Amino acid sequence: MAKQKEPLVKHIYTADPSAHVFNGKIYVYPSHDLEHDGEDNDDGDEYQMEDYHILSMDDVDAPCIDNGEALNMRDVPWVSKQMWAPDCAEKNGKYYLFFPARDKKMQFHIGVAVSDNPVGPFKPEPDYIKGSFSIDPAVLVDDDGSAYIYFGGLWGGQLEKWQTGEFVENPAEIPADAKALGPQVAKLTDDMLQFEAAPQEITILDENGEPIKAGDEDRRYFEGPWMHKYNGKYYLSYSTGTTHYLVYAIGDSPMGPFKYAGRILEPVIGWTTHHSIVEYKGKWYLFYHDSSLSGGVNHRRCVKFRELKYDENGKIITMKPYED
Ligand code: FUB
Repeated sequence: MAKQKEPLVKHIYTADPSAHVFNGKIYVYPSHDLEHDGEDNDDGDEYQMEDYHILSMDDVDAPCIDNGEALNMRDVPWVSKQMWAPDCAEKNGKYYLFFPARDKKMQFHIGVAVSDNPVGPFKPEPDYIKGSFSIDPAVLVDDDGSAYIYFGGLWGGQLEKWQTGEFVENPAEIPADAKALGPQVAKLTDDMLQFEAAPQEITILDENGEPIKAGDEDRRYFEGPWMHKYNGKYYLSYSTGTTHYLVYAIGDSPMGPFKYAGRILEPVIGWTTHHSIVEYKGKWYLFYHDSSLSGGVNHRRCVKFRELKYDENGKIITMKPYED
């Protein structure tokens, strides 16, 4: 087990791992953190990523391969900077890389790039997905072939700025006792390149069926959504940002609502926490990152993974990142 908590790769800094099993192999789609001395602030200016490298493993015990550059921002016409946390989905033998980045007006949107190979190279669409905004796309292709994209992140991720459906540079602060902002969900078109309909906000409910409040920072949504299915239920998991937990909520529909169900991972070294959950050969794994490889520098992170277990009621057993 100790081996699984080593960084997957050490020759580059990686973060925000979206793990998938394609054709029996594990593929990890991370951000590629760069070494620089940019300002560290609440707007995320320190996360200056420019490209993606896809990682792959033949099995959980096999070496992790860096398959080289799969997409660079210089090849994406609408992007100005900050290629943040991506995800990938497969449909009908094609692979779709979804990625957030800032456009020339410094607004985050979500783009898509296509390849015949899970490790790329990926060819980007000329413009971002119409109607997309904010960061951290995660895609679920459901059992019936319908695909759903989840996204959104507070602060640097600009989710607060899109509450009206238009970009508002300085929105009013959300009061602590008001409903927290949820992540967004949209069904994707059959060709995976656009939203089928305008995105909807997801509601996350507490144990009394009331929406989680903005001031409930241990449980409210911050960024990094992930969706997986377990025993027919939809598990929405995410980061609580300021309190640094990975938590989850369970629902009966991919569109929600979801009921808060507990904590997955206690805080890691570094400010951000971002993850994915994937089943491989009958076991479940949590992929996540921390800043241990750089000795704690927030924007020089490394991707790790460990086994995740459920109890008999389908609840995820909470993990401590530095204990077995
Ligand atoms: O990697 C840049 C940003 O940091 C991601 O988009 C967030 O989820 C956080 O991990």
